[in-house]
Amino acid sequence: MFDDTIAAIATPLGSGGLAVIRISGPRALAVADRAFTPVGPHSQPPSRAASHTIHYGKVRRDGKQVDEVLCAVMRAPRTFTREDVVEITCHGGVLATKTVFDTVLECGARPALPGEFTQRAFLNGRIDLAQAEAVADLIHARTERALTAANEQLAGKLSQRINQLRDELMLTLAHLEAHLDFPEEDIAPDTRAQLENRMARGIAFMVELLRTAEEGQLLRRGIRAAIIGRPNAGKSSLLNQLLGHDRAIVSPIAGTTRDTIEETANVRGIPVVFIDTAGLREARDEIESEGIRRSRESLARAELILHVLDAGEPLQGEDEKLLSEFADKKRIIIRNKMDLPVKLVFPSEIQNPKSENVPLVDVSSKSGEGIETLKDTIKSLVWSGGVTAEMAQVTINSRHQDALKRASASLRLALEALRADASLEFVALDLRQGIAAVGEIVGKTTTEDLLDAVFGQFCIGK
Ligand SMILES: Nc1nc2c(ncn2[C@@H]2O[C@H](COP(=O)(O)OP(=O)(O)OP(=O)(O)O)[C@@H](O)[C@H]2O)c(=O)[nH]1
Ligand SMILES: [Mg+2]
Repeated sequence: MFDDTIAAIATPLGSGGLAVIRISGPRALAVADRAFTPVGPHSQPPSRAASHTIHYGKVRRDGKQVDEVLCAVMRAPRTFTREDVVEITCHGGVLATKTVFDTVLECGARPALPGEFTQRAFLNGRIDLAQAEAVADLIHARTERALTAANEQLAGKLSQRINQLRDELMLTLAHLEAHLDFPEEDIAPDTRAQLENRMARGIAFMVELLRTAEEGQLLRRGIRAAIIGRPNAGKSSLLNQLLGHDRAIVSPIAGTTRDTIEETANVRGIPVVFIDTAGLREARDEIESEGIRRSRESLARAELILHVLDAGEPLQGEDEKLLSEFADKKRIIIRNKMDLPVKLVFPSEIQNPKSENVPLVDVSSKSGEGIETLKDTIKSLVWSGGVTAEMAQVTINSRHQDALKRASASLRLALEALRADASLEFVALDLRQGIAAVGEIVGKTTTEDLLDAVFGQFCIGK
């Protein structure tokens, strides 16, 4: 338990109807007593209020009223942090919120660090580390699918599996250690087989879990998809169709888009950042040349290329150059303006999808025809699937991935050593390392650096 009391503005700063100031710690009730004056016969000072009740009153500073508020009192241990928690709901203006917050600080709380409330919830044993990360995922979720995944993780779906795995490995280690105590006795063949089986099962389980990493990253980070093509191919029109609103300027003048435009859309549950770029060609002036430079820069960071071609015109040298330039990238070739008489003929390697395996989609960015097919194609291209039903509700993040990779490497070493009849000391050593790495995921094994890295990504007030 901690001996200081922290406070933060838990809502985004701006002009809103309401804002919430959150206080947690052993002196939360005392701090709130000083900041808050109950009004009316049913309101109580926080220290006298029953747990999980709300009270109407005023926040005063230097004898003057600062705001009219509601004060929610939640006593330990049935709170997010397992400490005494008070939440003051005040008016949402920047100045009102800031003044109430400052008053709370003057009354004895200190400003919370990013993620400090969640960190306390973790250190006080209310949630494990994977669940704490799920809180951040939940806040940052941009699609329903990502939200569901975050909720599953918060409910402990990943933690259960990790704990099960860790328990199995601990049991195996206990077995080994029992033998270490009697080095003169040989390990019985069927015991050995049992130990080998357990480790092999552990490795297989980790491989399954690791398969969910790609989906996890997709849901958390989304992907960047750059829309490219020569001027006037219809890139901006396509962007507008994909977003469902008129974001970019469209015109028959080649070279309309000069700056890169980025906007996120939900494509079949995946957050996709679409980047509309300046048509790639020899620049005619300084502005266009800067636009093209920026386009190239964001192209380098894009995970997916949407190459737009104008179906109403024959293939041109510029198109061919781009086709070969992005041959090594994950890409979709889009034949746009399919509402016009088709004059575009592809080089044979693209016409034959078997030889090149580049998905080809026909659309009209004018009528919207083909856009749904394009969305399906984007999804199937980035969402590899291959996750078993058993792992369906699990999506690990890159920290879990790293820990699991180290854990499975250690376990493989342990298994090899056991099979090679090496000293059981060595087997146990590798196994212990593997268990420690698995434990990092749920926070059974932690270091200060690890905690800083996890909670440093949070926003203040969470
Ligand atoms: N008929 C038809 N016209 C289209 C279609 N898509 C775009 N256009 C027209 O093509 C012209 C160029 O469209 P833009 O979306 O501005 O093309 P762009 O590739 O962004 O062009 P730059 O920004 O100049 O590189 C406009 O006049 C559009 O109305 C389509 O599917 N069918
Ligand atoms: Mg454009």
